[in-house]
Amino acid sequence: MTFFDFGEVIGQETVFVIFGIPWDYLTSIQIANSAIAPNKIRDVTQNLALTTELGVEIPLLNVVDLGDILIKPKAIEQNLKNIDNFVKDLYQQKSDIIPIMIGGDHFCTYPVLKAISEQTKDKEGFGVLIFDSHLDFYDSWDKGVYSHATISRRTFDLENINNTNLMIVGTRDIDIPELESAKDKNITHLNAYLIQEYGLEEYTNYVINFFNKSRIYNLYISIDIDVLDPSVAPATGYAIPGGFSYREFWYILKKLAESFTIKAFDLVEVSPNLDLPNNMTSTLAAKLIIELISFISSKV
Ligand SMILES: [Mn+2]
Repeated sequence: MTFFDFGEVIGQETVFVIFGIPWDYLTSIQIANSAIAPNKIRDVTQNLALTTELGVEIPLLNVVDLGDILIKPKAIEQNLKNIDNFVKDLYQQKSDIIPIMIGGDHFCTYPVLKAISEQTKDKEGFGVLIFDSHLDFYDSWDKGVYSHATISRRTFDLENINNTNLMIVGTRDIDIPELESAKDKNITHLNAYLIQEYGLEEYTNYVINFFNKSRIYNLYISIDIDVLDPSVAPATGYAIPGGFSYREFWYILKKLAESFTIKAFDLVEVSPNLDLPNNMTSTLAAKLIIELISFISSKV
């Protein structure tokens, strides 16, 4: 079973390469089982129709799904190495592919983003946009420096990432120590409630302008599903009220794809065991992935 029955081998025409990281050992909430999300999200695509909202025929998109990376939950260093090798091998196979990772908890973003930022030739023009209800800016949490609650901080610590090319959007559940630390580092984060004050278009432009000001045109986008409101995405470990609607988020992604070259993206923190019997969160995740692919695809 693959995502929308796409093929499993990178070919001449391939643009988008989906893979799963079935790893949730570094979450700090035990009821969440995001490790099974990659397969669940593939599974629900079997029940979805084959056009996007804008009428693009999904089977015509140049996507492959390589399945999941082999993960041993507690073998952290080994997993990081395997993920790094996996991502770098993708570029060996075809240098202009757009990797798409399905997690897993949010820490899965780290090794993928690190590998991609190292592969990026134009380091000056590269930025990272994290959608999350949380800041995830703890230096250390739970099992240590590697945690789903430290992902923004570990991202900031990457060689080519700084406060001019990293932005966190949709925040609304921030703890005092991480807020102080983010302020100290001058990290830009855009709280979720401002979407009502600014309006959707101005809110979206705020994000676009942040990267434009820094002359960033290549983006890595990380989507923690908890950036959406729990009323539309209930199946996640920390369900925080006040998030984006599906339509708002769809619009934001559409505008971003129009404004930037999206080099890669990920979607993490879906916990299928916390979903409704109709799998609404996994379905929303699948929709977001295919819609964003089609937005990017209309440019490449
Ligand atoms: Mn997160």
